[in-house]
Amino acid sequence: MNNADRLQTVADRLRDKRRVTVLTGAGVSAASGVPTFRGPDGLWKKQRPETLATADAFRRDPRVVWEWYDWRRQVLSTKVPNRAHEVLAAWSERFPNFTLITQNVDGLHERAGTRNLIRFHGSIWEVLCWDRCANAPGRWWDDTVPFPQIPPSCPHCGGMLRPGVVWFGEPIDPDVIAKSTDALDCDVFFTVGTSAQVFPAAALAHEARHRGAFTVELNLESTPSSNAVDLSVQGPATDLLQTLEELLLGRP
Ligand code: BV8
Repeated sequence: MNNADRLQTVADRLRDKRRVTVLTGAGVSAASGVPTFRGPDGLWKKQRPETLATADAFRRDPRVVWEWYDWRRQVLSTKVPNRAHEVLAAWSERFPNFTLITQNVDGLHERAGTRNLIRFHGSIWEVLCWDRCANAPGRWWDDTVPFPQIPPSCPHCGGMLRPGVVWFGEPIDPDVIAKSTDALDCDVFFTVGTSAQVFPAAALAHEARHRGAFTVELNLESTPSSNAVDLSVQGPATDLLQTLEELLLGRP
């Protein structure tokens, strides 16, 4: 089956459905110029995850970790949502029961106006007090770019702030897990632009299929999920989602 037939099959499955859930990864933001993690020019090619994206790394050297996040925030502040974000935002308005679970921390789904978004790994635009001081809220939005001081200080206690993301070895927020699990009871589940290597996010497609969803992977290359979903379509997320949107809207 070629891509055109595969996408026609997906569109036929999607049409008139009510419950649609989408999991996204860094590949959805690639067309916006946001570096992915494991691609040829990926972020993890230059650094090792355990040296930057763990609480131990932060404990050891908060300055190095914050320099990486402050640099990523500066890069992201110049990027805008792409057509993949826009189509998914349109679907979030159109399908009666739509959930978008994103592993991305870049804030681009939010800026595209996506409804019912679940941030599985938190947000690079949120911060929290490293000491969880009593006067500070759990977490809050801070889009200062660049931070005048690295590491940035907690305005409530003068201690250090940490990025509002989930690091390796840290648990996913239980409320996020609960909402994401509920969303797996759906008619169609998409996994888009993710290498399906980070857990527990990578297990969501398998669980959705187990619960009876028609599962679809849209990705530039095959992944460990490719043989576990009902239909895998390879190509750029912007092109595949644009074609699906045209098929759904009945445009030639
Ligand atoms: C936890 C921080 C437990 C934020 C990130 C089994 C079960 C549970 C845990 C584990 C397990 N096995 C191993 C673990 C541990 C670990 C893990 O999964 N390790 C992996 C590496 C094996 N998981 C954890 O530690 C998680 N925590 O389980 O805690 C626990 C329980 C109780 C108490 C204590 C602990 C936490 C995981 C979160 C880690 N944080 N980042 C940040 O700085 O960004 S992960 C990081 O990878 C990013 O957040 C990103 O979201 C995530 C996934 O990457 P992708 O989005 O998939 O990006 P990638 O570059 O890999 O792939 C891009 C894809 O797009 C490619 O396939 C490419 O082909 C494609 N593409 C490129 N361009 C395009 C495209 N596709 C379409 N169009 C294009 N144009």
